Amino acid sequence: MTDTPTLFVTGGCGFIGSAVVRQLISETDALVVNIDKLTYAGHRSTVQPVADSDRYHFARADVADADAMARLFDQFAPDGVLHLAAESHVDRSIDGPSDFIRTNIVGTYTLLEAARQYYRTLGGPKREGFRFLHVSTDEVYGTLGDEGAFTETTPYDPSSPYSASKASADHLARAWHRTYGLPVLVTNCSNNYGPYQFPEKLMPVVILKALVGDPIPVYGTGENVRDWLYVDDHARALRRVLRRGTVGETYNIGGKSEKQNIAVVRTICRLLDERAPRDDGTPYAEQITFVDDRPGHDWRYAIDCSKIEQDLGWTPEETFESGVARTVDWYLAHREWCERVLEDRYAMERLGTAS
Ligand code: NAD
Ligand code: TDX
Repeated sequence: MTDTPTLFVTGGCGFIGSAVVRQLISETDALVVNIDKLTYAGHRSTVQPVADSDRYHFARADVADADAMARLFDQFAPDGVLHLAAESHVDRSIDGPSDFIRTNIVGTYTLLEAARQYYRTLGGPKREGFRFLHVSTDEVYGTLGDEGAFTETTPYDPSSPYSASKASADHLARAWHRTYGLPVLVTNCSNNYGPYQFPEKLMPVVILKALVGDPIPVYGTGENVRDWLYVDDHARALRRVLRRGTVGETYNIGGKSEKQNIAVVRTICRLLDERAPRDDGTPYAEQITFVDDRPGHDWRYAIDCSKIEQDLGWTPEETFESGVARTVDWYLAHREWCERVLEDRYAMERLGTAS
């Protein structure tokens, strides 16, 4: 790939995609084409810091729209694709799986096919350099007990409609490599956190519920474990895999930061106590409320990321402590952004009870 590649980022107005777009524009000379349908989870404000760059182009399109995808490949002749567009929230997949099947499975298939037709037309260095990076999740591996960690060879065993749809997409991506020779790479990453995460995921939910004085909902016993990775570390990992990864390989990406949910919630409450104390000075932790568990709630995720560390020299830079503090500060400074993205879309009610 050249030093000035044209790169497609699908889902570039979402949480992780926008971090990728912001990095690519500010830290490289790539021309970035952000392809996003702008669902409830996609907002152009997430890329506003780089949107004026003449190397940034936005295309509002659905990855499941074959004609639109073909036109974009034709128009921009990309050197690589970072495919992040997806329905991403487990609780929503429990309430309504259909968008997850459509976008995550059919959308990935449609994009792979458009990439394959385009790749067939390429020759020389452009063909040799072309890469398709499919971005996925550790949730495809299912749940762990108290010991062990997912490796790249852990069998797939997804629990939720979301993770099952991502597992399907991963299989399609690998099949397009093995069958058609499309230069595909797959990454499976743990829970991300950081700025611009839509306030339906754990960290922003805790911050915003705390600040308005509402109960802070903790599912089940709060002892479920997730491995937390700061979003900019994930974006750097994706850039590294795209540039240096071996075609056909899978790379697990994790934060080496396993925490019980209740510990995450208590950490955020403590940070808020310092930074935005309640009027009466009592601790935010008093708002913690244990609620019915998520159906099919995976107990524990942990990632063994030694392959990407050893083969590609990537390692997470942000510690959990510094990352959470930065995240809390960001949300405190961007309450208006939260109100704007939530408006008419989500009233922060409990989702995913399958009731
Ligand atoms: P997100 O929900 O914040 O953003 C998804 C983006 O995709 C939005 O901008 C949305 O408008 C867009 N989109 C949805 N359907 C589309 C369609 N049909 N066509 C075009 N655009 C569409 O998601 P995220 O948290 O940034 O996750 C990005 C990717 O990373 C997903 O593939 C997800 O499975 C994966 N992932 C997420 C995490 C995490 O912790 N958030 C961890 C591992 C992997
Ligand atoms: O209000 C809440 N209370 C609570 O206890 C919410 C929203 C979540 N939880 C729990 C459920 C999980 O154990 O916190 C943990 C994290 O929940 P989410 O933020 O919904 O993330 P998770 O279900 O772990 O999935 C995330 O990481 C993997 C992303 O949403 C996925 O897109 C990614 O693939």
